Formats: sequence, C-alpha cells, structure tokens
Amino acid sequence: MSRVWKKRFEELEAFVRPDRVRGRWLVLTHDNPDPDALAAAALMARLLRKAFGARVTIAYGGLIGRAENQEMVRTLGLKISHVKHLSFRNYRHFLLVDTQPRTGNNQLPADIVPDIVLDHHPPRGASRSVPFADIRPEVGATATLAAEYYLGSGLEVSARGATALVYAIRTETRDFSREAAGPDRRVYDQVFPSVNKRALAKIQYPRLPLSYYRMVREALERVQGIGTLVLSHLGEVEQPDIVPEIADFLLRMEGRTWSLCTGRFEDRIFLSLRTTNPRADAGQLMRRLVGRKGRGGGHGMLAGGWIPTNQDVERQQERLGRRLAKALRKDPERIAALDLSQKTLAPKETP
Ligand SMILES: [Mn+2]
Repeated sequence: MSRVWKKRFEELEAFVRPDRVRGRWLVLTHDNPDPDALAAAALMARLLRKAFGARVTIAYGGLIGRAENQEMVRTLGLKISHVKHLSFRNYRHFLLVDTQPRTGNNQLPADIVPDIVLDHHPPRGASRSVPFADIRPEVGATATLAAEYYLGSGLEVSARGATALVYAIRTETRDFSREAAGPDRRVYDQVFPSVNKRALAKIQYPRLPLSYYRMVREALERVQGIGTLVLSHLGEVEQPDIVPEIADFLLRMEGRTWSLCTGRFEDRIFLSLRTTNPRADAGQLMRRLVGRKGRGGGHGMLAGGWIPTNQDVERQQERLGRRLAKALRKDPERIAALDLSQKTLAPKETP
C-alpha cells in the first residue's frame, strides 16, 4: 500500500475517531450528482462505517438524470436518499463530496459547517472554516481523493466499489484526456483488477429514453457556431443533466474547441461550458457568464452554472451565447446557425 494513502487515512482517523464516531453522519453530494460524486460518496460512507463503525446516510439534491448515472445506482446497488426525504437535524456530522459549502449547487443549509469536505474544484471562501477540508483542484476526480483514504485504511475494495470508482475516473477525466493527474492513475491501476466488467459495460451503454433522442434532435436543430465555438440553446429540458451531455457531444465537432449548451429547467437556465484547451479557465469564464444573479463554477476545461429565468428566456439564452463569444474575442454579431442538412457546410465564418 502506498505510504501516501496510509498517511491520509491516519489523518482522517485522527480527526474522526476521538469524538465523531457516535453521532450520525450525512454524506452529501452536489445537486444532480454525476458518477464522480456518487462514487466518492459511496466510498466515504463505506469507509466511515467499516473503519469507524459510524452510522451513515448518503444523500443528494436535484435529480439523477442521465441514463448512465441511473444505471450506475441500480447496477451497483448504491443506497442514496433524496434530501427531501430526510431532516438535516437528525445528523450531527456532515461530509460534502465534489462540492463545497455555499456554492449554490448543493442542499446543505447555509448555517451548517460541514466536518469534512472532499473536492477538486477551486477552493471557495466558505471552505476555510471547514475543520477537515481536502481540496485539490489538480486532481482529476473527487472519487480519487475518497479512494486514497479508503485504500489507506487497508480495507478491501469491493467489486462494486472498484466499478464505481473506475467509471467515475473515466467519465470525469474523459478517459484521462482531461485534467487527470498522478493520483488518479495510481488509484485507477490499483482497483482496476477488481472491476466487475459486465456491470461496467451495462453502466456505459444503458437503454436510453426517447426524451434523450428528442433533446439531441433539438440541440442539432438549434446548433450555432462562430469560429471555434459551437453552441446550442435548448428549450425546456426534462432533467438538467442533459445540458452537460449535449455540451460534451458538441465539443467533439471537428474544428471546434469551445462548446456551450443552455437549457431551461423549472425557474433556472442551466449552462454547461466545455473546452479542449488544457490551459483555459472555464470555471472562471462561467462565473463571469452567470454574473451576480446566478451561480457557477468548474475546472479548467469544464464548467457549469445557472441563472434565474425572467420573462424572456430565449433572449436570456441568446445573451449568454453572445457574452461568451465576446469573452472569447469572437464577434457576437457573427454567431450563425449551422445548417446540418447541407452536405458540406459553407465556411461562411472565420475564426
Ligand atoms: Mn467531480
């Protein structure tokens, strides 16, 4: 076992064991949890139970929207509750994964300071008062951080745990093409032999609902471009996770290095921003896009956020696209629809 992992577990043990094993723990993910958040939560919950005998509940807010993520929960038998079914008062200790306090993308009440935060997004001010904050933006996945503590404890990683972890690292780093670091590779290589390969395949290729195809069609009907930026503004979406899914899909278009997708869900417009440029700061750009009324954040190559809707949603979406074009030093006046019915797209626009 790596000495680094062992040391991490010992630090956690020194923090938890003296006076934090008796009260109930709530492990909370960000809203609309992705595989990274789900795997990190599952590993930390199991570690708190097995290593310290703690009583632990895992919870999330929003929706588990993507078919892959629903399949992950089902296939791996992850036990996770929606926050609406529980009361924060019934818990004494709180652990946040893949998110931080007061970021606007988790359901932790503002007056609760969590005991532990594990995250790989840039550190936020409110995390300074967290007694055990392990925030490492250079690491590709939060699940990697959780795995280091878990592996450091000497506990066996179950096939389910290994499968969740491998899927989380793969999706979060796009198979190591995006922001993966040494710790991700070491954890991945350690647990890969324990993966249930059939379960992994089932999660990667789930059955997809018709609504997915409807959204893809809508995204393509509305796709626009300006230079290296491709964007699409969806109408009302059934679940917010389709927005990042479309942004990922559009980013693969040849000749494009930035993608933006927006879509309305309830009283918010959700945004996802992606880039292939490893030196970019998509998170900072997202915070500029959403301004003071919205909330946003992310990493270098991917970011998400939301703004509250007003009377004219389409105009708001259009404005977001124009603001992004401007920030990327492209002329917003030249954002034009991409007509995919043409066999060869007329190269009307120049970068
Ligand atoms: Mn993450």
